[in-house]
Amino acid sequence: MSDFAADVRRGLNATPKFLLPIYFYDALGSALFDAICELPEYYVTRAETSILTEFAPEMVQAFGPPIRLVELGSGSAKKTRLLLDALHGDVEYVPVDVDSTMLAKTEQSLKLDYPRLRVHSISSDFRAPSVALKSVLKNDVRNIVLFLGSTIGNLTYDEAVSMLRDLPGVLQDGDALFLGADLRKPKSILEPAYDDPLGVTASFNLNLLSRINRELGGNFDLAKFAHRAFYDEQRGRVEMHLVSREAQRVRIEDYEVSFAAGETIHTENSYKYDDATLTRLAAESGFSIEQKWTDSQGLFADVLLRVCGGM
Ligand code: AVJ
Repeated sequence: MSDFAADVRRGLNATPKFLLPIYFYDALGSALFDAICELPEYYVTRAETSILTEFAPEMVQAFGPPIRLVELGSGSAKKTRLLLDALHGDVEYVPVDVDSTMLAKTEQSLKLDYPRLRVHSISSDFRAPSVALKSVLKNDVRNIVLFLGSTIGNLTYDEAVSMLRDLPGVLQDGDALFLGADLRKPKSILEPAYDDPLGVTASFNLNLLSRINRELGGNFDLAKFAHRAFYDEQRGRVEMHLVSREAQRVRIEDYEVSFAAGETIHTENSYKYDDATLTRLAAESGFSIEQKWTDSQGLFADVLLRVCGGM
């Protein structure tokens, strides 16, 4: 059984039901995510892009040469280009992504635009980054591990600590982690960012059910599920759910799942950080914050983390 099949079976048989956000990113899901990034309400990508645009030269200076950029969850690598520009494309780039279609497209277009760039794509999830990265993090050059775009936000605080903690063991002296985190802000900004009037985020969320239909022979009727997103201020996270509009049974492969009217599948958490939590996350993961950059509106932060005790 594929990981996808096994994780779907486990999630839909759990109480409450859940699906893992890594499975949003099939070819259509990645395209829908890129569309989300164009939405006026989804400030996340624009905020980080403005930080990178303004500070890329300073960031690259702080990384220190010579380097290999290793990117967890590279996607279309649009924002990474801002760092590559500041490095004049003369660097080794190792994108790691769960979507192999996206990975191939990204590699091809980067090679066209940056002739001197050496690209080595890795098609993998990065729940245990040391496993995906062991063979690439050689100590011939300085490695900078990029984890941009608030991808870390999909993990609970404890999950984030255990994922990041996995890194210092495979990093060498001088290596660093460059992390992008979305910051806490009012509900009135957060909720429309995850529930846009055009319905792109709803489509992104519902695509998870279409993907189950396509790849696992499910028979979800998408019209019978609704997108819901809300900010839980206490936990500092946006939750996304798919709500069953009525009592129903759905078949997937050889099993059936029943839904009560109003029952939800929890499909994503998107954690929002503040300074104190970010500092604690770094420390508990074996890092310290060397430098921090934010946008003029204080929406988003990019931080450079060094292994504690390292240089
Ligand atoms: C890719 C995890 C950063 O949480 O903002 C966007 C995914 N979900 N809209 C986020 C997402 C709904 C996004 N990350």
